[in-house]
Amino acid sequence: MRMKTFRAATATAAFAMVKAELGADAVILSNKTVTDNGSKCCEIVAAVDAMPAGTPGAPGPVKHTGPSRTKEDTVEDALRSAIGWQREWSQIKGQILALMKPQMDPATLAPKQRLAMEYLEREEVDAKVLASVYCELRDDPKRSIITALESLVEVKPFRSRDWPGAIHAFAGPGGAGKTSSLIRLALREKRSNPKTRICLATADGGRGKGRLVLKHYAELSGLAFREIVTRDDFLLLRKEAEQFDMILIDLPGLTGNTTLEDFTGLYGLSTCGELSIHLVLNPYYSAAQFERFMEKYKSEQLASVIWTKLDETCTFGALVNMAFASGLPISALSYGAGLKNSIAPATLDMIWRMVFMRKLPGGDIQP
Ligand SMILES: Nc1nc2c(ncn2[C@@H]2O[C@H](COP(=O)(O)OP(=O)(O)OP(=O)(O)O)[C@@H](O)[C@H]2O)c(=O)[nH]1
Ligand SMILES: [Mg+2]
Repeated sequence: MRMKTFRAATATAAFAMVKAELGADAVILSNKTVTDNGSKCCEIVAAVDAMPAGTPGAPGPVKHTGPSRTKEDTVEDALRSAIGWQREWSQIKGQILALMKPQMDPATLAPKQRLAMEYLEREEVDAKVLASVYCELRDDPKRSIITALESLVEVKPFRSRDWPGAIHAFAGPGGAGKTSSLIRLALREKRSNPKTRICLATADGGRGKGRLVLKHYAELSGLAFREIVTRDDFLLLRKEAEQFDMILIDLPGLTGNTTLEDFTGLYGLSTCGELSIHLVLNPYYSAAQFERFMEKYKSEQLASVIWTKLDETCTFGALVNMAFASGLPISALSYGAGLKNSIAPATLDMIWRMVFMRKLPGGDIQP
């Protein structure tokens, strides 16, 4: 067994070092906050049974490994292991859609239903969702498309009364709008319920800007502020959770292969029953990226999707596609770069107005 100690400013950075040096199979033996040169940092002790594949001198898996391994070998390996599931998935998808297609005859729908289906297609609602909606409409010419969609899309508006659990974390890809949404929702809650005791916390120590912005708004608005550098800090925050009605935690964009579950495990968030994680996304990522995000951010604690940058979006099908694929409710909609009047707790009305009329929650119409 090979054992090594890693130190970094944040647990994520230390974990990245572990993965880079010991590989994905490394076992974390300890994870604690220590003081190095007067500043707090995270110390992880990790171990692996043998040296991981890809590290110099490592034995590695069967073929194309060892020091003579080339970039082409790596690409070939990746393709070889991807082919199985890719083929299987495209076969299944192809079969389902092939079965559906002859039956998806627009002529069988009432004119209003047909028009609404065309709207959905224009908004890039994907074929699986269209097939499901079609099945619901086919048997009832009077059935409205909105009723059919409402069996697929759920909302749970981000307001304290709709979310009794007190601790919320905001996760998502880099630059998606996590910090902005968190601040906007906190300020909104404070405005509508001035007595709400809100704590803003950041686990995004690696990037100075988000942390400082959060601290600034907390000070400006009389909200508590905490920093989570390691799991000990989160433990401390949980201990004082009773002092607050709402704790909002800003998470960093997760780089490389680090998944949300890696992160929540590392910081001790995964064992917190009162935690809801909100996935912050922009509607204009590609379909492949959405699939990847579903993998990277899958978690039992994932509780909603917050859509941001709606004002920079031209088609809104992603909201429906993601609801269909993930089963997660939509909790908030962000539609402007400024802090004021740019986020709203989601309602179904707002979503249908965007999908069918390209009308943003603030009233602007998207071209
Ligand atoms: N137009 C527009 N801009 C937005 C919206 N939400 C956030 N932004 C902008 O997007 C940029 C990134 O927002 P952040 O909140 O810093 O994103 P983040 O996910 O916290 O980013 P990292 O912490 O770096 O991963 C900022 O310039 C925000 O002003 C929105 O709804 N519309
Ligand atoms: Mg941020």
